[in-house]
Formats: sequence, structure tokens, C-alpha cells
Amino acid sequence: MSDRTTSLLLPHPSGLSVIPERPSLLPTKHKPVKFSLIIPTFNESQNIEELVSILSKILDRTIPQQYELIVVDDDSPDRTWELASELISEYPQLRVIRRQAERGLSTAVICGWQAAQGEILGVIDADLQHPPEILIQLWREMERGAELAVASRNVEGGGVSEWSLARRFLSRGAQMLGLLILPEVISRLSDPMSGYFMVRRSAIAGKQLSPIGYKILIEVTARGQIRWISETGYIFRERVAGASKVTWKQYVEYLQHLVKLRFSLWPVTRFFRFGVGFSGVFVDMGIFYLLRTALDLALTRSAIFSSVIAIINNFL
Ligand SMILES: Nc1nc2c(ncn2[C@@H]2O[C@H](COP(=O)(O)OP(=O)(O)O)[C@@H](O)[C@H]2O)c(=O)[nH]1
Ligand SMILES: [Mg+2]
Repeated sequence: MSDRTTSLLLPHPSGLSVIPERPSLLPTKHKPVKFSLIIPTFNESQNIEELVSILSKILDRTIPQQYELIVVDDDSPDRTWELASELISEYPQLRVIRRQAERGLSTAVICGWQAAQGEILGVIDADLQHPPEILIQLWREMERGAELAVASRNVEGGGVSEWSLARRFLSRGAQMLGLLILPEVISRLSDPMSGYFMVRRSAIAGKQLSPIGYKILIEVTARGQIRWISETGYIFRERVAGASKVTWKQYVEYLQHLVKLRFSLWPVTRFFRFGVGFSGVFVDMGIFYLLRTALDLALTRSAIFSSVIAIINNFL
């Protein structure tokens, strides 16, 4: 790696996974950045150039010089980070972070947001499965005042291209599981698995984000202060170059993430009340058993007496 390539890389933010209220402004002679779009990459050398070129064209037309594209690469063996940094001379709005000590999609996105300058933060996959054209629709929704604008496969105009029945079933099953464990979050999104969205910095700044695995949108919706969610339909394209990094590990991590959020979203007092309520069941059963076996009381009397004591226990 040449010294020139290293000097082009953006420093890697460290410390807690918290997005700052105000961006740390880099010295720039250009207009202030309004929008920062993170492109997480792992072995995407075959896709990155085309994606950066398409995104730059779209954003140069809409918000010239007021955006930045931040590639966050986890030290890919195919040297995506190096290729991306070589593109900076052609695309001055491009920045590149090379993470060497960490791996993971969600944490890469947070790392990019921590280094971002924009008021509006976004994320898009690098493999062209997310159609870049939708970006402007999402941007318009943010301009109208949405706090979160999500590209969704499950609203009008949305869908998947060539998914097998088994894959569709697995995807819907994961969503149903999410609805069971975390209904107040998952029911707000038609496509909670989406990895293509924009969020207002003010909605997530200062919050401790600690996602496990791939589903950063769920983390943002659960922990952010989000009232207005807007959804735009899109077709999830098939990958043409490179390979998906999804394995069974991501499904396990998804479950871990849901459970972790469930525990942290339930306040301690609610846990305590639930525990007290549940203890009534044991009091009822215990007293009933004692009355029936030790005192040989009749069934109905034992049942009434044990229920009354359980009610008093819960009341106290
Ligand atoms: N930085 C980083 N990016 C990742 C990692 N895993 C996946 N990605 C990127 O995240 C995006 C989505 O990943 P992909 O494997 O295509 O997921 P799929 O579309 O659900 O099969 C792509 O841009 C990947 O290169 C990772 O561990 N670190
Ligand atoms: Mg993909």
C-alpha cells in the first residue's frame, strides 16, 4: 500500500457507538454537507466503481457538493478499500474508511455515521441490489420532514426479483418472529429487514447503538426518536458480481439482536411487576397443595382460599 493511499483514508472513529449531535466538521472549501451516505463493503471490488459512479451522477444533479459517500470497508482481502480510495481523485465527494480490527455490517454503518458530516444519514448496499434511482425519492421524503425514509420491498412498487419459495418463506418467518418478540418496533415497518434507508441525525444522536449482526434498521427504529416513517417501494435486484456474505450466523445474530432489544426496551419496573404478578401463580399452587394434603380441606374450599391469598400477595 502506498503512503498516498493511506493519506486518502478517513480516520476510523473509535469509542462508544454513539452518533454525535453535531458532526465533526472537516476543513472544506465546499458547501456544508447535508447528506452522508454510507456504503458498507466486504469484498465488493467488482461493484464499488460502478456504484460510486451512478450515485455521484444522481446526487450531483440533486444536491451538488452537499453530499458525501463514505465507503466503510472491513479490510477486504480483495482490497476494496484500496480501489475505493483510488476513485477519490475522480469523485471528490467520496471518503473511505478502512477498519482493520472489526468486522460486521451494522457496526460498519455506525462507524461511517460517526465520521459523517451530514444532517441526514443514509445507508445503501454496495452490490447494486438496491436500485440507486430510489435515493431521490427517499431524499424527498426526508425533505418533507420524515425522520426515517425506508426503501421497502413490501409496499406498492416493491418486491424481490427471483427468490425461491423457501427464501421468501424464511424472510417472512424472520419478520413474524420479530413481530412476536418486538411488536412495538417491527409493526412500524413493512420491511424491517431493509438495509436501504435514511435517518435524521437528530433522531439517533446521543443514543447508545449496539446492534448485533445485519439489521441496523431495527436498531435505529427501536432506539431512535422516530415519529414519522415514510416507505418507498423498490425491487430488490439479484446480485450480478461478487457473493453474498449471509450465512446461518446472520439468522442466529438476528434472534440475539431481537432478544437483546426486548430486554433493554422493557424498563426494570415493568420486569419487577411482571415478576410479582407471576409469583402469584406459585403462591396459589403452594397454598392449594398445603390445604389439600396437610389439612385435607375440600377441593373447592382449598381453591378459593389459595386464590384469595394469591390475590393478597399480588396486591401487597
Ligand atoms: N463493512 C462491512 N460490510 C459488509 C459486511 N458484511 C456484508 N457487508 C456489506 O453489506 C452489504 C450487504 O451484504 P450482502 O452480503 O450482499 O447481504 P445480502 O444482500 O443480504 O445477501 C454489501 O455491500 C456487503 O459488502 C461486513 O462484515 N463489513
Ligand atoms: Mg447483497
